[in-house]
Amino acid sequence: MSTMTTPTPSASCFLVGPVPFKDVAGPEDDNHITPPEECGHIISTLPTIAFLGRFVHHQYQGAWVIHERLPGVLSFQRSFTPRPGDVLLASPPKCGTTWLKALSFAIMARAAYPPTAGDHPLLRLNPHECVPFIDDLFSAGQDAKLEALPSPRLMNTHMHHSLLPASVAVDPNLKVVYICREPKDMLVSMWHFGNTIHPCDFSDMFESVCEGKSPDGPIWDHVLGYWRASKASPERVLFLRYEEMLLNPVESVMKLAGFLGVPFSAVDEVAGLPADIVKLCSIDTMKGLQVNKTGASGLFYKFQHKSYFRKGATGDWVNHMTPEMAQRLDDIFEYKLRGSGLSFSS
Ligand code: PAP
Repeated sequence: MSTMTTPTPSASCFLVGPVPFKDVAGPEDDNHITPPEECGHIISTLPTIAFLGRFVHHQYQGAWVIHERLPGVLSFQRSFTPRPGDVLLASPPKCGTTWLKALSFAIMARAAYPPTAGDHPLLRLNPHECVPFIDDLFSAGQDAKLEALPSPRLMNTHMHHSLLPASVAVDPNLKVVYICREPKDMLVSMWHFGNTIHPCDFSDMFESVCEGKSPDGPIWDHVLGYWRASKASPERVLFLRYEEMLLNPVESVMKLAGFLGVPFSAVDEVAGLPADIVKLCSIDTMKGLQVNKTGASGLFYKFQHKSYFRKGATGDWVNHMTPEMAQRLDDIFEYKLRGSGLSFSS
């Protein structure tokens, strides 16, 4: 971390970046979950599965969405009004969402909260408390909390690109940052995370992902939707890969800042501001914070904050899959992504 004094923010930086969601919205209101009405009829007509024999999912417009969050998708499609400056972080589950939330918040809010400040919000709040998860908010009928946020709003979703309403998918004033991850590592991460609420056999989760019947699956369609959108509108959709970010975190932070319209100045760079943000948001820093050691959050499921920070590394799949399993998943993704220009093969 830099020991120099915090440099003057770049001229292009927002005077006020996003504010921590929890500071505006208050504590999570899981006593007042009022799913939007008139969804029941639509949901009752959809194909339904019980993922791992327990978590009911519906197939809606090609995507498998967990029962609790489907009302949110419908409500979001119907009533979300983008505002200039909105930033939507999108990802399949377990692909680096928590990290991307922390980095984006730290980048965009750096004028108000320099990354080395002792009172930085990320030192007292989990990244999921700083950046709202709209799938849950809309499902709980608490989307008014989004309206209460000052601009620029920073939020996240696990929705497929095909589920985004046209107002979001083509709005020139709304930016989307997508992060994906090597599928075998994603699956391993999903299994460990899932085990914190419902222990299951790795092979059962493996089969579900291979069949495309996993949370927010099929994952290949999830990735392809945003990949194509990023190719069609690179100024609106930034496509990031977890592995590349781990390899080059400082360059990734600078790329992200540039895309978000708040690039670092030469002074910022010399002062080590991008590196300070990388350090603040690193898994080691995050893991060591009291809020992430002991806290829990989530409207429909209370997830321990510590379960969001496990290894934060690449290649852990070798400890969980046979070579045959790995080959099978690789083959499925290669087949599904063929011709797209995107590949997870090394
Ligand atoms: P979510 O979809 O439930 O929000 P998400 O944050 O996308 O989860 O994924 C969690 C993964 O990101 C974990 O990977 P692992 O299980 O393979 O270890 C977690 O460790 C990793 N992760 C979380 N924070 C960071 C970070 N600051 N740097 C790098 N990786 C991180």
